[in-house]
Formats: sequence, structure tokens, C-alpha cells
Amino acid sequence: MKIVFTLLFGVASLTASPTTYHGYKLLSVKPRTHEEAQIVQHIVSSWLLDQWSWAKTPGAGVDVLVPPRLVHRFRNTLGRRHIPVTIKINDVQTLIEQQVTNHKRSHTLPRKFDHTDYHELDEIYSILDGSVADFPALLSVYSAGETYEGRDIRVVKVSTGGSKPVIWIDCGIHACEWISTATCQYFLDQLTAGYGNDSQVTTLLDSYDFHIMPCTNPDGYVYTWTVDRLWRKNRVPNILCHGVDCNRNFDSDFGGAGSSNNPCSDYYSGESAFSERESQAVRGSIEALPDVRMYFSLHSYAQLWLTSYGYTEQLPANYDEQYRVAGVSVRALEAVHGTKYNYGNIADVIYLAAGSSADWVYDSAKVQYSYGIELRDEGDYGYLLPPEQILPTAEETWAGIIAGINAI
Ligand code: 0X9
Ligand code: ZN
Repeated sequence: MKIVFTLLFGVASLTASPTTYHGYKLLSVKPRTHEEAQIVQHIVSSWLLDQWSWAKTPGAGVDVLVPPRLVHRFRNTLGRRHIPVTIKINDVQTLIEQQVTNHKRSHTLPRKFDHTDYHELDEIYSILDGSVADFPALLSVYSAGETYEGRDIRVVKVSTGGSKPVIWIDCGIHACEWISTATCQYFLDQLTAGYGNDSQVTTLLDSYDFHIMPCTNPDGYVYTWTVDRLWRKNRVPNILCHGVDCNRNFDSDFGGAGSSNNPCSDYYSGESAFSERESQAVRGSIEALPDVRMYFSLHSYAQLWLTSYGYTEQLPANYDEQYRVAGVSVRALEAVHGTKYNYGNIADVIYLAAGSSADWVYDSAKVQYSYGIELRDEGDYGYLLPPEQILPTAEETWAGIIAGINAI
């Protein structure tokens, strides 16, 4: 995850001993002026800190992960300039242990969906196998490719038969964003349990096929369970460090703003567009489908419903229409648990991010409704969203997706 750590302790990480975050704090910094924001950015980049969130407007906080040896200095440096700093997570390792170490693996792999906890990859795939066995007429699984480490990148097709227009959903392209992977499992559960029982789901499946990629980056996901809970990229070996940010590897202004050509960066775009198995898998599956109507890529965190573009401040030709449908989704989402979302184009609402899947899908695969969704929360827990929030997060997101589909 962190450049400093990887460079200094690269040898340790080769032996795959778990990365620990004892004493690491997630601090929220609130610069009030442009000048203060620049000071914060300078400290973050020169101290090689790991920034978890970005502010589009001064006054909004940014979340920064600070190692114990720098916590005091960080707070003093900003305190002297009267820039407010508050603690969001007091000890990152404690939260990680609650989620990873305490996850009691049952002796037999689960075969049913469970939204009370996060699950390891083999558990997720076992649950999928169980569902296919339970709903053979509705579910089928196909492989979209194999990762560098030889893991299957699976797609679940939910179809009542024939060939209908497709809704595509992928989850977990960024390994540490566990709520994304968990939310895809909830969608599959809703679709299978709901067909014939829930009128909304039945109508949806009478009109559309769903293709859902529940874990787009399996190598990275396994690594977050075994070695580094905060790992983002895939696990290909580069010369100095591991991993490519798969959401910088698509052919949408590849290598442009918001991506890095440093293999040790969390935003490393890779050697060339589509150099990675994971982005190839998404491209290949989508290109194989004749009529994809909507694309959703689930991320965390920030509570945003994003449209293209990420690589430019310019707007797609049908922006007004995509924005309208995003608004419908966000209002439906908010109605479920009152969670507040912002929506709009990636470049305006979050930051410039070239090479993302959503932009490639819109520009090249010509899918007219292409959304990147940043799920809960707003940084109270960040990537370490407690398992108690899986169900409410998934419920509200599902409501947003259904409303969006019904609005096109
Ligand atoms: O930087 C990213 O790739 C996304 N943010 S994240 O914190 N999840 O890494 C934002 C990019 C926009 N989202 C999509 N294009 N899906
Ligand atoms: Zn992400």
C-alpha cells in the first residue's frame, strides 16, 4: 500500500509476513483556504503519506494515514498553522484485526450468501457454486480470464433465458475496497432469491440479463486477507514493487492525469493500456456482449455516484442524460437509510483519473450509461467499513441501481 513501506521493507514483503499498522492513525485535515490546502498537499507528498480522500473544495476534510513515528510531528506542523486535524481512526491495526484476524473461518466452506461479514475469495467462490446449484435455471458462472497468480476471474450471469440487454456490474477492482466485493454478493442474492418472489426483481430479470463480476482483482483481494489489508493494486511483479492499479490500465487516456508511471505508486498505470489480466478480463467480457445498456463499477469510499469523464474535465456528449439518471439513483439510495451521496462527472466530483474502466466503457464499448460508484463511508472507517454496515450499504446501493435501470 504505502510507497515508503514498500521501499524500506520491500525485502520483508517478499517473505509475505503480514503488514501491520500498529499505531497508524487516520487523521482528517481541514484546510480552510487554498494556501492551507497546498501546505497539506506538500506535507502529504514530501512525507510520502498515504492520502485516503481528496477535497474538491477548501473546507472539506481530507483523510491521511499517518504512521506512529510521524503522528506527533504531523499534528504539530499543522497545529502551528492552525489547520484543524481530527482523529478518525485511532489505531488502524485494531480495526484490521477485528475484521481479518477475528474472521472465524468455518471448517466447511459456506454455500449460502451471508451479509453479516466479509468473506475470503474461496468462501465467495464456494457461495457462488452453492447458488448455481440452487438456481441452475437462473445462474451460470463463466471465466473471464486468469490472474497473474493463476486465479479465476469469474463472471456470474443471471438470466431467465434467451439473450436480453445486459446490465454489467463489477466489484473489487481495488483490492482493499471490501465493501464493494461484499455488495456484489448482495446483488446476486437479491436477484436469485427475488426472481418469482419480488415483483421488482422479476420485472428486471424479465427485461435484462445481469453480468456480475464479484471480485475483479482476485490476487489483490487474497493479498488483503493474507498480507496487507490496505493493498489496492493487483499483484504482478514490477522491477521494484508489485502491482498495477487496474483502474488506471484501461485505454482511456492511458497514463494521463491521476495515474503514475512509478511501479511503486498505488496509482501505477502499468506498462501499457490493457497490460493487465484484470482489465483484459473486463474488456473481453464486455466486448463479448452485444448489448450492454448500463455499466456499474463499485468502489469505496466517499459516497459518490460518478459519471464519465475521469480523464478530462470535458463532459461526455450525453452527460445531461447520464446525470439525470444518476440523480434518480442517488435519490432512491438516500430514501433507504438517509445516506447522502454526491453525483456528477469524475473529474469534477473527485479528481482526474485517466485509464479508468468507466471511461473506456463509455468511449470505446459505447455503453451510454457508465457509472463508477464510491460506496460508504465518508472516512469514519474508510476502507475498513465495519461488517455491520455491509447490509445497509448493499440495500441502499441496490435501490439506487434498480432505480437507475428503471429510469433509462
Ligand atoms: O481513483 C479511482 O480509481 C477511484 N477512486 S478510488 O478511491 N475507489 O480508488 C475513482 C475513479 C472513478 N471511478 C471509476 N471510474 N469507476
Ligand atoms: Zn476504488
